[in-house]
Amino acid sequence: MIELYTWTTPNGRKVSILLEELGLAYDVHPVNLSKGEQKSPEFRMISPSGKIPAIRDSESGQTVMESGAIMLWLAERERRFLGEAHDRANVLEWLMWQMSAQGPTLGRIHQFARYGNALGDVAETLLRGQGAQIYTVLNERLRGRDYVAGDGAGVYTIADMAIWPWVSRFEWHETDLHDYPEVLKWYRRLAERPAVQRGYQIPHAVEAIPVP
Ligand SMILES: N[C@@H](CCC(=O)N[C@@H](CS)C(=O)NCC(=O)O)C(=O)O
Repeated sequence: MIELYTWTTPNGRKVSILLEELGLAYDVHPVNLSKGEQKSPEFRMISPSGKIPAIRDSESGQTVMESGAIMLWLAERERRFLGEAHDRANVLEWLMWQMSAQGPTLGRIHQFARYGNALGDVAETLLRGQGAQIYTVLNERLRGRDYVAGDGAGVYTIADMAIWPWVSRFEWHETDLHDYPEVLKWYRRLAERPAVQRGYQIPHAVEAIPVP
C-alpha cells in the first residue's frame, strides 16, 4: 500500500492525480502546512526536506520525497504514463522543465500576487515576465498537440500530470488562460478526466477545479 503525505497544493496534487490515474489503493495522510506539520521530526523521517508531497511504500518501507521523483518512481514501477520507449526523453524533458522552471517561477509569483509578500517592483516585474514566458513556452508546445510529450498529437503522461496542477492556479498568478488558447484547450481536456477531478480533492475536498 502506498502512504501519501500531502496537502492541497499543486505539488501535492501531481502525485494524487497520478495515483488516481494508476488506480492504485493508497492511504492519505494530510500534512497541514499552515500548522507547520511538514517540519515535524516524524514527517522528516519520510521527507528530509520537510516538504510535501512524500510517499512511503508500506510493503518495502521505501520512502520517496520530491514530486518529480515520486512520479517517476511510481510510473516506472507500474510501467504506465511514460509513453513508448522512444517518448522517454521527451517525457523527461517536460517533467524536468516543470520541476525546474514552471513550478518555481509560478510559485515565486504566488508570493506577492497571492500572499502579499511584496518583493519590490523590479523583482515583481521580472517574475511576471518570466511567468508569461512559461505560459508562452507551454502554449507553443501544445500547438497542434493534445499532450505535452510524445510524437504527433502526443500521449498523456506524467509530464502533463505534473504541469497541470500549477496551471490550475492561474488565478493566483493573475493569468488569463484565454491569452494562451492552446494551454486553455489542454487544461480543459485534463480537467474533464475523472482521475484529475478526484486527485484535485486530495487530501480533502476544496472548491471545484477553476475552469475558465
Ligand atoms: N521540489 C519539491 C517542492 C515541494 C514543495 O515546495 N512543497 C511545498 C508545498 S507545494 C511545501 O511543502 N511547503 C512547505 C514548506 O516549505 O515549509 C517537489 O516538487 O516536491
